[in-house]
Amino acid sequence: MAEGFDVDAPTLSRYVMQNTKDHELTILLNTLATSFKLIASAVGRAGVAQLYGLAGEVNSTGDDQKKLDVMSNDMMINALVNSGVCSVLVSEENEEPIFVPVEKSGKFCVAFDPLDGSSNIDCNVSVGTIFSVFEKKEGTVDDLLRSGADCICAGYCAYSSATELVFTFKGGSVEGFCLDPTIGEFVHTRVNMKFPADGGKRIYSCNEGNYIHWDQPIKDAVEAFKSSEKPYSARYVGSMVADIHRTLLYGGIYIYPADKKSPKGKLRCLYEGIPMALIIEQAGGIASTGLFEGKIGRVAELTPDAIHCKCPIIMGGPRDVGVVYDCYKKHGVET
Ligand code: P6P
Repeated sequence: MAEGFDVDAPTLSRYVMQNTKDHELTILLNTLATSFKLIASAVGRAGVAQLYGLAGEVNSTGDDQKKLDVMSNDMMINALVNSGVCSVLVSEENEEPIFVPVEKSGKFCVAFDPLDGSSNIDCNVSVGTIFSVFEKKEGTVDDLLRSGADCICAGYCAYSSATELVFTFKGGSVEGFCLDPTIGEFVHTRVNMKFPADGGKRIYSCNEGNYIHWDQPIKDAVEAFKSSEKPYSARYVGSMVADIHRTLLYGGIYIYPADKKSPKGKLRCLYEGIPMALIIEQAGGIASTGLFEGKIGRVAELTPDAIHCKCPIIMGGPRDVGVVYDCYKKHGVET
């Protein structure tokens, strides 16, 4: 390392080329990285370029679309459609799937939330992009209605004090890359990320505004964290990428359960639940649905029945997820 300069920068492109012989997958990751650079630039200049505020439309979730939602979505779609390696795209911002023209299509299907947490953008809170990648089968939307078992790559990009990409290949390690703005490249900064083996910091992360809607075991579990002899801190950003990134790095538990208000949970299965579940599990954590459709299962095993379907999520390590499971057991639920 020359003074402040790395003459052998471990870039994302180098990592991908060293870890896959699939050149189309390399093209896809570079395309995604370019999208994230564009989004990071727009998010970083939002205040100066008057990009705050509403775009005047509503998205598939029924959320008011922010100007940056529309821009980020356009950036992702244009880059992926023109990459030559995608066939079907699903975006949180689009009610219907996007089918790539046959002359530009390739073997991947990508689901993404281009700017997750964007309701926070106007007050400068961290936001992010979340994505999951599947191999094309028929070139129809069914190619994306598959469980995490068929997901070949998943990850997120956090736009915050740093722009940080965290992703994993199917069955692989979880790796982190920070954008170095001086060279415009994502550089490998976190190798083989692991969820803290002892559970990490005692942090519980949930929207307690939903407390009255929760089922009793979830209420009991959050009360257990509050009254623990070893005190827990409450941390909730309300931007999934920020909350999950902190949970992955520091430990603790993130809970967005199915409840009376959201019987299937609130978060989207295909481009929030499944990708985050693969990241957490492949880093050694647990990604549970909690009690959902009569049983307690893994988020990664859920098969979406529609591109915008929802799922509950309880993510953490054995120490804290075990507290939730003990509460379910006390209410006669098999865990
Ligand atoms: P609530 C943002 O809208 C989002 O999809 C996630 O980024 C975030 O974790 C969650 O919803 C916040 O939901 O109900 O707590 O506002």
